[in-house]
Parts: sequence; C-alpha cells; structure tokens
Amino acid sequence: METEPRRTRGMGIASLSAAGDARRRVLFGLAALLSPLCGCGRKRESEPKVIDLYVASDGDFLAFKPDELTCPAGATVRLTFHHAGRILTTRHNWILTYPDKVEALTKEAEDDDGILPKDEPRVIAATPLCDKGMSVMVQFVAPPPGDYPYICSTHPEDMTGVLHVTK
Ligand SMILES: [Cu+2]
Repeated sequence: METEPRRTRGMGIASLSAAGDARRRVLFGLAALLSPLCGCGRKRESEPKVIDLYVASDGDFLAFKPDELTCPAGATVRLTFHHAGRILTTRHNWILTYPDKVEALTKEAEDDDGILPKDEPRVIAATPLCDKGMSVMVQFVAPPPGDYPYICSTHPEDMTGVLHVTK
C-alpha cells in the first residue's frame, strides 16, 4: 500500500521539472524577443526619463516653495502643484515660460486677471488653476538645457521661480 503513493509522487516531481524546463525556455525566448524593444543594448543617455517634480505655494504667502526646480532636458516631467494655503482662497497655478518671454507673459497675466489663452505661445507648460488645499498636475517634455522661469498667472509678480534644465 505504501509503494503506490511514492511512485505517484516521483512521477509528479519528474513532470514538474519538465514543466519547469519548458517554462525557462519560454522565458528565455521572451527575453530575447523583448531585449531589442526595451533598448537594453543602447546607451543610457538615450533612454527616455520620467521625472516627478513637486511644488507648492508657501502656505498663505504669495510664493512658490521651492522656487527652484531641476530636471534633465528631454525628460518627461510630471509636475504636481499643491495649493498649501489655509486662509487664502485665491487660486494659483504653475506656468512655465521662456526666459525672454516672462516679462510679456507677466504683463498679459496682470491685464487679463490671470486668465491666459490655452494656446498662448509663450507658455511651455501650465497646470489648471488650483483651489486652496487641492493639487493639480501637468505633464510635459523638458525643453533644451537652460533656466526657464515659472510664474503663477494670478500673482505673476510675486509667485515666481526657475526650472533649471540640465543636459
Ligand atoms: Cu498665485
């Protein structure tokens, strides 16, 4: 009576290991297929980077915290802006622009009560306006290396900062 189950167990192990071999072969084949697609052989610099950045209002002060951010050129940036005000109900946003365009954009924002047109060519990236205690996001591709100013369109003179885009 004891030999029956032992033989069955033995067969079970043999067939399991055969299945394991087959699985390894399949995995190896998949890895060989996928490696050219994931660019494993290419240089690291050419791999697209995804960078998460976080910026908030400095509590109820009309300032960004931090007022300097850094990311590499060409990276996909996922930026979150948080309105950290406790009293101030005025809405904020985060708008990235060009060094030589910030002056004109600031004037436009002041003249239009912080409402900028959606296709404003001076804007590289912009979050929607954000209510107190809330967060908003924007995703964009980092521009070529340089220092790019960012502003809040409702407080363009006070809420300013610089995004350092590195090589
Ligand atoms: Cu603001």
